[in-house]
Amino acid sequence: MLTQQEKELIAQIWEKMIPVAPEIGSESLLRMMTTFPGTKTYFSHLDISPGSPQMLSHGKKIILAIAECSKDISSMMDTLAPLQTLHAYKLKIDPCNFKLLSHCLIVTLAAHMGDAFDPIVHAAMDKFLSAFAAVLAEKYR
Ligand code: ZNH
Repeated sequence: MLTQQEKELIAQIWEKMIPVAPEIGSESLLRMMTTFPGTKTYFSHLDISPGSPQMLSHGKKIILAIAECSKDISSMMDTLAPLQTLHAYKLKIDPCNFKLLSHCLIVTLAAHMGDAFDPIVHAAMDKFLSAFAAVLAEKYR
């Protein structure tokens, strides 16, 4: 699991992403849908053209949910309970997709953070997003 230091680092980074949540979120979604086209099937009811209002607003929701969770990583199981249920039972998202989006979030963060996205940050973010994706996938078992 993440060390106390890593938890603080992760919380700081996501707090900085809140003001740019629509941009970061929509870029991550666009990367996911472009690189893994199968993921587009879940969004057939939305306008998924790059920079569309729906991409920006959905991207923002995702980033805000992650930022909220990053404030208290130890309580992730509780914070994410409503999203677990939504994704498993209502949206019926194949859980393998969480890893794909996590990967695209990492690439997007790296592109935006430049040198600040050093190996320490990379490793901590990978641990955090892997844990996050595992919790979201929990309800499927
Ligand atoms: Zn998801 C929705 C988050 C992943 C698909 N999402 C959603 C929301 C949120 C989220 C917050 C909103 C809710 C409400 O509104 O209430 N997600 C999230 C996160 C993640 C995710 C955080 C990770 C990281 N998802 C995902 C994936 C997919 C999805 C991977 C696929 C592929 N989601 C989805 C959908 C929806 C959602 C489809 C719905 C949309 C609309 O609008 O309709």
